Amino acid sequence: MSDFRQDFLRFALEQDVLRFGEFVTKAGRLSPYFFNAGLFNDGASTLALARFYAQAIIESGIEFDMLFGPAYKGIVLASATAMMLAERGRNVPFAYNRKEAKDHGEGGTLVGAPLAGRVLIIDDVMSAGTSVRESLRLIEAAGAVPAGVAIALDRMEKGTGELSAVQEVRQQYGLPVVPIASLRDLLALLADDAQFRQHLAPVQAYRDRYGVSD
Ligand code: OMP
Repeated sequence: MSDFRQDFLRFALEQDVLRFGEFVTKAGRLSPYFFNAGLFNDGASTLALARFYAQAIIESGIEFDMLFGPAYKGIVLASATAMMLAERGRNVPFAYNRKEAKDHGEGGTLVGAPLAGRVLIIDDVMSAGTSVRESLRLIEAAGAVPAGVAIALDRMEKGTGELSAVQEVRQQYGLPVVPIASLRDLLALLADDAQFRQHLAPVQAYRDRYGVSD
């Protein structure tokens, strides 16, 4: 496992963003772990999170002209990542949407830079891929081109069929998906570290039941 993925998961554990226990996911599955990106809720942790996104994006070599953050969590993620990319010498515009269209003032659902060129979506977790599909629709409706999706965690779970949401986006739309870390990285960490090894069996069992192989 590349070091920064391991570092990212440890950081998420420290921040209590990544937790073990019993959680019901959006798809109604009883999961032994949950990643709540909303708990990166202060300046220092958001700065560190943005550094991980920027690193994963730069390392992937993905080509893009701007960022798009779907409401609500993606708004902070896209703006923080844009700041970090600028600090690393790559200044790109960013945009985000409102969940409800505004009928006065500037109007519409899009805020920020006009959606144009190759747009990289920044989101938190992909499970069934609902949020990503909505972003793709907005980008295409604006006449821009989706460049890919950067996420914090790929849970590597089956959607309605045999593929995970990440695999579906890769296959159906031909788009790269860049996770900072995936369930595979988490399992490696749990196997490596005596402090967390008690969680390995339940997480592995969950993967056997709902996961995809790669
Ligand atoms: P999709 O939009 O269907 O891909 O689901 C992503 C959403 O799942 C996230 O935006 C969260 O609401 C939720 N989620 C997490 O944030 N963390 C998890 O570990 C698991 C889920 C989930 O419910 O599957």
